[in-house]
Amino acid sequence: MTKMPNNFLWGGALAAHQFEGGWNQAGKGPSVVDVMTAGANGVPREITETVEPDKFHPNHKAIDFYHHYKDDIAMFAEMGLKCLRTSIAWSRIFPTGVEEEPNEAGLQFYDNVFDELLKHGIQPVITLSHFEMPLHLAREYGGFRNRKVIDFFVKFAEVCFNRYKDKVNYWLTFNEINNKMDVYNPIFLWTNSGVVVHEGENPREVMFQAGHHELVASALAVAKGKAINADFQIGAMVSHVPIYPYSSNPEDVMFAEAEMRERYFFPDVHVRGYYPNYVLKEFEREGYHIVFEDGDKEILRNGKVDYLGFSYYMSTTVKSDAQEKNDGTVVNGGMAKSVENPYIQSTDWGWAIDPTGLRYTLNRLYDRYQIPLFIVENGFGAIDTVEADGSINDNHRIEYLEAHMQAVKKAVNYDGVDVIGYTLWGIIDIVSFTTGEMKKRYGMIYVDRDNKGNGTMKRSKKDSFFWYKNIIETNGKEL
Ligand code: BGP
Repeated sequence: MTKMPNNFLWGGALAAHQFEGGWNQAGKGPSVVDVMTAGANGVPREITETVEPDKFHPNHKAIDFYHHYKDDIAMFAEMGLKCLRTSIAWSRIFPTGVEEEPNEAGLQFYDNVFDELLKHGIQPVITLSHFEMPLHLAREYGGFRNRKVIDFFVKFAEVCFNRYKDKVNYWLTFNEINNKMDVYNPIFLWTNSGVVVHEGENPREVMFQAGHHELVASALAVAKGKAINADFQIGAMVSHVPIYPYSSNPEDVMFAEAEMRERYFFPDVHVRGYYPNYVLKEFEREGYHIVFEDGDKEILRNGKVDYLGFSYYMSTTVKSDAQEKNDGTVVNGGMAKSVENPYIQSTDWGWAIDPTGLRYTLNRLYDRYQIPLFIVENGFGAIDTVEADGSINDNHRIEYLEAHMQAVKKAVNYDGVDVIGYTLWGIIDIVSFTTGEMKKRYGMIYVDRDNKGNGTMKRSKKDSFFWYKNIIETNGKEL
């Protein structure tokens, strides 16, 4: 039976704001996500003006990793993780984003976490910006719509690269930089870029301008990082949802292809170092005025990423003559003209379960870019039940993961795709990003905490904990 390649990075993935808690500890400033309330039963999360004490902001305490990190990391080690992907909360290091000097207590916290991981042989894989921009930059500068924010980000990146150069080798610049292409859902532009679209503005034009600044910021950070440690592997991170045509009708095929460009635009620039023609044509056609500065082309060319990280949860299917959904309603990934795929089941949150779509994605991305790929998010969000004896039987999660990991194995061992690793999203239960709830759980470790923030915070192992431990120990031989 075949295994995965030696050194394959089996791991778990998290984001600071969704699990750390300690939102105002040791000098940390509020971030864009700290002013978001929890949604409930389909009601979207609200972005409040500032932190409002009478409202529940679920990320403030999250699962309080801030005070449990030693015990949590010991559990990750017991599972055998080779790496842990997490982020450095930007506002822990620069509380408002504009300080001259970084916050030493914030830096020290990550030293403690990384040392603890390394002590257990777990390699940190670090995202620099996972929806954690200091609130001040969003409120006072308009986030990445303002070019000045590039400098603040690059300074933050440089501080992190210098401080952790001997502890971290794999970096990612912006988490899911492309999810803001869904401009009708305001939480994406807000969390990705610190941007609010005003009355009378064209949201897509605003999105492209902010996106341009982020692409420049990412490229500058890559170049800085490489100058600090030439061995760093610095990647981009995109959300990838493959889009299938509903039928063999050439109109459906062409429509699906055009929608795929919504997924490809950001990685095209990150990997190739220049803008693709289809976007330049759109700017011309739609009359978008996107400000590029002299030198931007060169910056993008000199800041190409080493690898492409991506999240994969689902596929979507489109039909060229379906009724357009551009009102913020999420149907299978929020794509315009999405329809049900008759061959695919969905999760309780309507996310299509499609393991073959992951193999398809790996092949398409590798054919397009020819650089190593890293699956930095994949997982199954579900409601878990604690049995009377304390056990948590999450067989659905195991089935989902097994099928997806088998797809990765085929892509690697049969198709020859170069895959660095696989980090399971939400290895321990955390606050869900889109809903702000705790009931949508991904973890292999259960955390006793509910949607309102009640619970003991006790950690318990789910059945999947033991299953994944065995997969890692045998390096995927049994998949
Ligand atoms: C991605 C984000 C994560 C995350 C995950 C699952 O978009 O990078 O931060 O949480 O999706 O989404 P959710 O938590 O809404 O189920």
